[in-house]
Amino acid sequence: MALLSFERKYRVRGGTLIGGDLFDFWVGPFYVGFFGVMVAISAALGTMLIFAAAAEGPTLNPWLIDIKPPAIENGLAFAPLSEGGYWQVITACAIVAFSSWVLRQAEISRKLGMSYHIPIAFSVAVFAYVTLVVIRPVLMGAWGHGFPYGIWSHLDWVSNTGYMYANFHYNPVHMLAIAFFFTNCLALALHGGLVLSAVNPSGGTDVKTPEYEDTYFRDFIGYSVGTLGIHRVGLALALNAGFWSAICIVISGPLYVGSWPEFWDFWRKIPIWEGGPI
Ligand code: 07D
Ligand code: 07D
Ligand code: U10
Repeated sequence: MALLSFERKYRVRGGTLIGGDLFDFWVGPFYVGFFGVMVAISAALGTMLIFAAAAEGPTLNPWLIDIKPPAIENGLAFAPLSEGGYWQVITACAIVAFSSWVLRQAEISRKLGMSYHIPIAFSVAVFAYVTLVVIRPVLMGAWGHGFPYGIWSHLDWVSNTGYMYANFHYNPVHMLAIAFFFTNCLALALHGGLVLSAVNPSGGTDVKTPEYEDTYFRDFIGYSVGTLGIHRVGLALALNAGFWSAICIVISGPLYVGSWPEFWDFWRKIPIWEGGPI
């Protein structure tokens, strides 16, 4: 069915989570809904507050804008706007916008009679963000532990925070998250490569069926996870990458202080080889 005739059939009212018929309409290609309005308001407000904070100086250069959280000494209190208050309100707007985006995805899934895989997936990204700017700062007792909003300054935060634990690469959960990110990339390259080689083969040859795709991997590595299975693998890899990222940073500070390389000292102290050559 062509996309336009499908849209005519599907673009009907109903299935909203909240708001009934009130915002149950489309603007151009975009579905609006109650949560679309929430996104529009909170994202617009958050963006305007970024500009308002940036307008206080010292620069409006988009690369150099740096909206800092309150100082650590401020603890978990509200701060004056120019001393981290902007960061606090922008964070609140971002959380409302991202959560509404999840719920808008869920509403679209409902309207189409589909499952909720996409909103579940995006909520893992939102969880990672909330971990960085709410959960970890609250556990550590100060909003000042959140990351600053700036293209370069947030990189400084990642680097500085990493070095506070001597060498962040020795964080075992960071290792796990990185292994998931790398595997995710490998899986997407294999999947994109396999599908294109089957359905877009070189000139003059026939498009191949899924049996060919299965057979390719049986010949190659002795096993095929299957054409549905690879999408499950992909989603699981991606969600684990984001989830373990959140865990690796939330344990750094609230659960583990000091240097991550020293964490591995337990290995030397295991009784069976303690005092041995290792
Ligand atoms: C391609 C989908 C499109 C999204 C894009 C991002 C903004 C920000 C804001 C001027 C894959 C749009 C950007 C709306 C403008 C202002 C105030 C997604 C795609 C194109 N980072 N990060 C980037 C964010 C964190 C890190 C780039 C956001 C953590 C490192 C972009 C968040 C840590 C590097 C960006 C966030 C961290 C980057 C490209 C939120 C650990 C880079 C992003 C809300 C996760 C890279 C200069 C991209 C870079 C980069 C945005 C959080 C680390 C500016 C919105 C604190 C090490 N980050 N980031 O392609 O080039 O994402 O930086 O949590 O090297 Mg970051
Ligand atoms: C938080 C983004 C959420 C985004 C949302 C959407 C908009 C709208 C609009 C486009 C989580 C935003 C949308 C704004 C845009 C339009 C229209 C994603 C988030 C909700 N590290 N490290 C990670 C690697 C080192 C350090 C994660 C690699 C050093 C710290 C990942 C290397 C030191 C933290 C990772 C490496 C260090 C991390 C990031 C290599 C520094 C974190 C991915 C090869 C000296 C962060 C939750 C992520 C984390 C994190 C990878 C090196 C420090 C696993 C590959 C050794 C302090 N690092 N790292 O989390 O866990 O995405 O955050 O060297 O805080 Mg690391
Ligand atoms: C996949 C797939 C698959 C496909 C696919 C895809 C995965 C097998 C069938 C999809 C994949 C791709 C297309 C590949 C490329 C994608 C990426 C690389 C991912 C990254 C994507 C991007 C970088 C693009 C991001 C773009 C976005 C998010 C669009 C931006 C949109 C907006 C800003 C509008 C958002 C809409 C909202 C908020 C709701 C509706 C609102 C409006 C239309 C605005 C107007 C608002 C109203 C009418 C409401 C009233 C508002 C008010 C009152 C507020 C006013 C307040 C003020 C203060 C002003 O597997 O199959 O193929 O294709």
